Amino acid sequence: MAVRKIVYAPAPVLKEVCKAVEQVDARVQTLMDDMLETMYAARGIGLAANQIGETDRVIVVDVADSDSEEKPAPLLMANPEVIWTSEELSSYNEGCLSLPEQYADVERPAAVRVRYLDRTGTTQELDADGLLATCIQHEIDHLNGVLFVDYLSKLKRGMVMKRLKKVLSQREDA
Ligand code: GNR
Ligand code: NI
Repeated sequence: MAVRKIVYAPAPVLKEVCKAVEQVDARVQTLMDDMLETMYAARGIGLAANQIGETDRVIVVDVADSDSEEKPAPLLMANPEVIWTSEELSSYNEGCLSLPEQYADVERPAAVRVRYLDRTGTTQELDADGLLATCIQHEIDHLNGVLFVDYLSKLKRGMVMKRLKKVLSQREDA
């Protein structure tokens, strides 16, 4: 496994619509493993393939609290699709590894059912609520070229992107 470099906004790859995985083969499994290692190294709770520059419809998620006794609970998903959403909405203060140090409240369905292929290529369905539901929707948005700031007004988005530019210019690795 390998920790890969995370791509920061406004990189064009973050606006791309990623391509469906045809088969969960060794290449896709390695991509999933690298994404999980990259996500843990960056202390994130989710990661989409285009955040490391790959355009396959693959996401990884783990919302278990690594600072407590909680055991890791990684989810590796190819071709994730939301097949049901609750009418109830919930708001979270979202962040994104591709927009470091930037946060904004985003309203989304409070619960979702998602269908996906797991690491063995088997179709799975999962019911999610709370932070897991938010995170899965945030990751699927990435695969469609959508960032959480796209839900903000043009004015607010402009302010976030300006602050981000400053943060990245002050980083060694940017
Ligand atoms: O680490 C992350 N935290 C987070 C917090 C609230 C809502 C969504 C997220 S996902 C984010 C990691 C990331 O950028 N995934 O694409
Ligand atoms: Ni993100």
